[in-house]
Amino acid sequence: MPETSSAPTLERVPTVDDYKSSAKPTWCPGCGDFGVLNAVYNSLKVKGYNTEDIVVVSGIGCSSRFPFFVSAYGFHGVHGRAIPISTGVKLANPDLKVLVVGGDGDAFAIGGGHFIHGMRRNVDVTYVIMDNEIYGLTKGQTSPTSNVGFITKSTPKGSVDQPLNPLALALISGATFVARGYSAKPKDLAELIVRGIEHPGMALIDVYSPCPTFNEINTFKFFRDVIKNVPEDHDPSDRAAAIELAMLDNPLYCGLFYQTTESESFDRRMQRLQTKDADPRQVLDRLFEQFS
Ligand SMILES: Cc1ncc(C[n+]2csc(CCOP(=O)(O)OP(=O)(O)O)c2C)c(N)n1
Ligand code: SF4
Ligand SMILES: [Mg+2]
Repeated sequence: MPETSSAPTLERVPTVDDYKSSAKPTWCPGCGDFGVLNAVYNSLKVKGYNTEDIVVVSGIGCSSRFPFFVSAYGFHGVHGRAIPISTGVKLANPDLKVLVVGGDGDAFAIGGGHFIHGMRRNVDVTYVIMDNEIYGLTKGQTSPTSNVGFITKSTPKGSVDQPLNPLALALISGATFVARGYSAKPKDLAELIVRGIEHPGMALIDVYSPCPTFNEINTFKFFRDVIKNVPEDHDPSDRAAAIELAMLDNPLYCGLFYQTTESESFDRRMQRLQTKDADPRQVLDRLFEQFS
């Protein structure tokens, strides 16, 4: 799979420690986000990028503290704005490897509009969502992925809203790489993240990452019984089949649902257009054509 930029790699064999910062994660013991962090360290080790060529962008939430724990450039942004910030970073320097991280509230509530347009715009960044189906940082409110009947401080009689389906939403919005991971399977997740990084466009990986402190329903025990790998005969170029798999509640499939390399990434397109505009002869020719 061609990569859209060729960031130089470390000159020696990389280790996971190369990508760990000196800040220790402040998450609660047992938080699913630890598994996601490990998977990210391992995926960066596989790619072997120099830490100064990586940027980790997040919004606000427990999961959005992520940039502090990675030895790379980081941007802990504004709630729901990780996609626009990462778009700016990638357009400013397309050679950077940009990882976007955050929670389900950040991605689908306040950031819901950006999510849809991010998917169809297809900027070459990798978006890892730690989906715990709750707002963790603000101490446990219902999120857009919480199920009907979910009782929290914000819905004491149970949520009355249908949950949003992140993968199906991404697929109908024009996403070019759609996958689901599980934080208790960090090896599989690391492989998915590597594939996402190598995808020449926006790669969405929605990860079930339980919050044992505030979500007593979607626990590791709950997922153990329903998580399965995407069927081996699933064709990831078949978008309709991917939507069908994404809509299932049981099993909850993990793995690559959909990938296409047919649409050019936004940053590539912009680079191509800018190069064209930057040629003064062509600009002049076009002006003369306009006035002749
Ligand atoms: C503009 C704005 N609105 C609301 C908040 C309060 N707030 C902070 S984090 C958060 C939700 C976090 O949930 P999620 O994104 O799922 O992350 P998690 O903590 O679960 O990892 C909210 C509502 C805020 N910081 N900024
Ligand atoms: S509140 Fe939940 S999501 Fe936040 S750190 Fe604790 S376990 Fe993780
Ligand atoms: Mg959350």
